Amino acid sequence: MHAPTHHLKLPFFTPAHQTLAEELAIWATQQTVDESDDRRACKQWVRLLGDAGWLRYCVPAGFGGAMDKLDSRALVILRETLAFHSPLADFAFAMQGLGSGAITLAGTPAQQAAYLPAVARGDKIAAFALSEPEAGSDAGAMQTVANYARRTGATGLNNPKNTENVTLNGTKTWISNGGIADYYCVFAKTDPEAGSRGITAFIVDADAQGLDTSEHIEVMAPHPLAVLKFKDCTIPASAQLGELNGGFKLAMQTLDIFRASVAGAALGMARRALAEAVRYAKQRPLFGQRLADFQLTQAKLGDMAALIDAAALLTYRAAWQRDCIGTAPGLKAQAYTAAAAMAKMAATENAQRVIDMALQMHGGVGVKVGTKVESLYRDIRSLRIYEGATEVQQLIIGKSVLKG
Ligand code: COS
Repeated sequence: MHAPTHHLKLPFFTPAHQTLAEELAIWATQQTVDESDDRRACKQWVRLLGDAGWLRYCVPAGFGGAMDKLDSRALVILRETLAFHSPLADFAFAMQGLGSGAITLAGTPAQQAAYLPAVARGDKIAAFALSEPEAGSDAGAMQTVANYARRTGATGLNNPKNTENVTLNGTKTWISNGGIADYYCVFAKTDPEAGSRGITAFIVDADAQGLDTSEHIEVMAPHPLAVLKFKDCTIPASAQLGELNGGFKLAMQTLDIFRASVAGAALGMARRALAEAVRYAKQRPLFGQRLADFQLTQAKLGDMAALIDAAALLTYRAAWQRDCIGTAPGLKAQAYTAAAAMAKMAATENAQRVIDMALQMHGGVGVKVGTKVESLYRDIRSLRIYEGATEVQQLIIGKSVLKG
């Protein structure tokens, strides 16, 4: 089934965005990946997406990327189109972006050169490690600590024994790509008394001593997910990402970019559910006519289409707004955070309703394992939770409303 692209005629998009979506929609229908083993499948999707050049949209042009800067509209379109075909393909794509976003925003030139081109080629699998068992929505409450230590016992400027190391201790959980990633962007307390102003980001390679990623978490829509345990995990001080104690803002800025793209993924899943519902309703005989001939069915399809369009407009507005800050008059950077939160909240919540309606329309077939609407029903659920649950988006929007 071919993902729809007619909505790309909206004024939010340029002809380049339309071409991107049309080419990707054709490419996606030509890929077949056995997704029975989520880890193997995810690695295969990264390989395919890298070889075809799609991952180049996850990094800026200076480091092997497709566009000068991370383009929110391209990210939204890519995720929407991939999620229409395969939520796991979308996941593989999205994590390359989220797991490298902080390096794009705050990495040193050496860090950017070491990681970003490899992410864009699909040679390195990326991950973002923020959440902890006691710090999900309240990300600032994290307990993982990072301690700096200067090694002694040797002299000479270039002697590696003199370099400052950082030791990490703690546990991260719900880490997407955990266990298959080549590196993790890890957020840890460097000044535990300072709350969210005492957090710093680090790039931790998967083979770092003292890092255990072996605990896989099984979820209702299988994808690579793990617990990360840091036990005296020592990394070089050069792995610090961004400013000392600037990690919380860096995490929020990274999430800001990708929240609108989560909305894109939800849109893709909702559009697929609507397409499945239409196809089924047109061929399913019932009481002497087709399911599609009932006004009850038409009313549901009307609701579904309106929910999708409402979410789409918020999503495309948020992406357009971020891309055009500084060029379109009157756009303010602060307003984008709330716009992205609205898009994420509306698109994921609406998609859940649309998919539920599509499943209901399928009757018993809808709950049969292996039916597309059945897997979409499981796939959509976590999008209302990850990268800021709906309740977190409500808080962000509410604070912004109060600030006026
Ligand atoms: N961009 C830049 N800075 C931001 C920001 C943003 N989007 N959001 C907050 N900040 C800054 C604030 O300006 C504030 O800075 P100062 O210390 O200089 O005043 C600081 O960060 C703390 O902000 P705030 O007080 O709003 O933080 P809270 O602890 O109240 O947390 C929420 C705010 C709930 C929004 C945040 O914890 C959050 O997003 N949680 C969800 C985390 C998440 O998405 N987890 C999933 C991980 S990936 S699956």
